[in-house]
Amino acid sequence: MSSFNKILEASAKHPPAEGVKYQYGTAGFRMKADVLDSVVFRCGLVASLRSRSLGGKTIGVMITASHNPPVDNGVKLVDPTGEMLIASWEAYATEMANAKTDQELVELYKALAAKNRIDLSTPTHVVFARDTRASGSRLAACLNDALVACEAGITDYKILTTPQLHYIVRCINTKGTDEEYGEPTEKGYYEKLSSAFKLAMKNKKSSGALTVDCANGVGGPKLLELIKYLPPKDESLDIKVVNDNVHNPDSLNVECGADFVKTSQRAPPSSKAGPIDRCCSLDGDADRIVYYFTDKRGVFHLLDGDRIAALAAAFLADLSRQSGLADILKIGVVQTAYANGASTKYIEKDLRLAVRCTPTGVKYLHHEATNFDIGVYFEANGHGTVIFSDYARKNIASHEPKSPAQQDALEILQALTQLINQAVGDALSDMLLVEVVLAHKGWGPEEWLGIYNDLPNRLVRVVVTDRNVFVAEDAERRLVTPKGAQPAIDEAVKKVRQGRSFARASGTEDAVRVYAEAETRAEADDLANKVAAIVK
Ligand code: NG1
Ligand code: ZN
Repeated sequence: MSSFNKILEASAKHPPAEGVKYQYGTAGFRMKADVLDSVVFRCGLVASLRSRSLGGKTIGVMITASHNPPVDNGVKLVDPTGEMLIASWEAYATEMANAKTDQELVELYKALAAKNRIDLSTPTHVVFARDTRASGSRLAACLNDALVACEAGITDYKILTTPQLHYIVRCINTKGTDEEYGEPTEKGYYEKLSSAFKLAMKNKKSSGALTVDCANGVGGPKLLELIKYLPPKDESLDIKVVNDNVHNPDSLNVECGADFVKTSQRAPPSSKAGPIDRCCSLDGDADRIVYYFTDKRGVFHLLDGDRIAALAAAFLADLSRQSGLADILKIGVVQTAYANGASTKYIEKDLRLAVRCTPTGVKYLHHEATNFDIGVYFEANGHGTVIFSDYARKNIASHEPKSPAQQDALEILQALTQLINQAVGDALSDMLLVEVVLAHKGWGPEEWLGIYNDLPNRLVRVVVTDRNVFVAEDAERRLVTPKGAQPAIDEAVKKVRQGRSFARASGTEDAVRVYAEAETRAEADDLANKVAAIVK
């Protein structure tokens, strides 16, 4: 049977749901799991084409819906560097997902191959994994059917965190090159992180335990595994794992996890942490993390992605100075418009580092961060990482320290280039990074909170008739259309102290999001309501 006929036959077993329009969004396809079979199947075809278009490089497919409810699922593709799929191919994935018939699908498959001059006999390799959702194994089987039909090389990594799959894709594609990233196995991931963590800690011991809420998702079992590779808790870092129940998939992200904590601005109700206890929460696929604590008066404090970026940037700037590399390494921070204005001010004025703003979506932040030698990027919601340019990596690796103090700082910097996931934001790697910084500074969460005072802010979700009329510019900080909206927002902003506000169409939900910040809580709330009324 020809490979086209095999695809036709296999596709017939995975018909699309009727009347559903699919779109590859900021985080891939994401919706109710029961309408995703055909989409995941078709993503298999796209992944094999993408792999063949790059001469057989390995492509990843991750089945997850991150912080969404348990009934949802999703699928996203990973490019050979371990970064997210490039935008032009997102459009191909959307076209394939929306093909009405099996025949139309095969015609599209042929057309894409022709358009991109893909030789369909090129060997191909697709690796995939899933989070702990109940629908994951069914969807993985749909994906496998597609890969078999188009004669792809397949490796099923079963259950992994999203960043672990990105790590593996990067390892496979760099194996045997100068850029070799690590062993392409789950064990290789733990070994790389744990040995870098040991080197970066330099025998420092963290003060008090860290409680990690794993959102009852894949981060739980994976963190427990990672702990086995870390130094004994009484010598280094004591991690208490909570909300790691993956046997009841219905509990995933429910009243716990990074998104719950960030959105509701409180600890998971199940939390047993005491005053000043350092806590953090991962999201459902462990690519996002936020820290928090409750002070002695019982007031909850969030240490979000902006704080992680500020802490990491400050530490990296110190290390590059102390190691004698400050003159040659350009360090910068990339944020979105959702970053609290106080964090931007702290990074620019106190740390004297460059800050850039990009549209929402980590692929934009990641891309912008590549313009620095050390690019720190985080979304306020806790998704981000630090990337080192080739130039930075080479200089950090080969620099000759001129004193024991320089040597000390250099060794920590060298370890951080190994500890921090270079492919994508990674909650487990980010957590170890934060722990290294806090241990070296001798800080608890209060000192970290004290680096700046957040401006009171409010995020409002506004349901509109058609979000597509909301076209933004200037890294989504200003609306071009509807006409008249931006001048009205400017007027409202002028009336409050330290006011800043913007409205933009969500890339993941059918709504417009309004963000406002100001000197006081009352002014921030009032500004958010006024701007929401303008866009409604
Ligand atoms: P949208 O729905 O486009 O605002 C949300 C988050 C992003 C990002 C994406 C992908 C906010 C305000 N927006 O995007 O930061 O994480 O989801 O998951 O948190
Ligand atoms: Zn996630």
